[in-house]
Amino acid sequence: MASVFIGLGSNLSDPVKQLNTALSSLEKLPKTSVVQTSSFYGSTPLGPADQPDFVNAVCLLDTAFSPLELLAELKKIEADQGRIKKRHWGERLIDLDILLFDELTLTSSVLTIPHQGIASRDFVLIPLLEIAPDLMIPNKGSVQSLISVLQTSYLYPLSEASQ
Ligand code: ROI
Repeated sequence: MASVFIGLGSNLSDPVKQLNTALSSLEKLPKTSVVQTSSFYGSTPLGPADQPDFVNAVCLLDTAFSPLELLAELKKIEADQGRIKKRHWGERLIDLDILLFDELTLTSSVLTIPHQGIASRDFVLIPLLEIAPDLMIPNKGSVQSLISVLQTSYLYPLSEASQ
């Protein structure tokens, strides 16, 4: 079994509901269990500012799928849920990203692990810190050290969201 961190994000059609729907789909995956889920966080958009705020979270899976098998399962969940991607770095109904897959590093045209944006996005690092405070990211260092040098802040407590 591999330990895999997944990033969840949504900024359309009741994002909290979208994250909960995606989490229950992840729980139903074969050969996979959801071990832990972070709190849900509000975040201002990285990318065009004229889109709704996001809700972000991360979860930890144990899975017997390979990285590419898991990627296919995530794309299926996104499609079943009705993935809307209107524009580059634009609004999404549900986005499921493989952030880390054990200590694996992988670069291909379809999948990069660790996820490319992981080191600079507080909406990924803060939820990761919550569920895995001692986590090391291959070739990038500890989650804590990455957070300490972040340049930009997107996150806020979800209760402050204007929904
Ligand atoms: N911005 C935030 N705050 N959260 C996301 O999950 C997110 N996902 C994306 C883009 C559009 C780049 N911006 C985001 O894919």
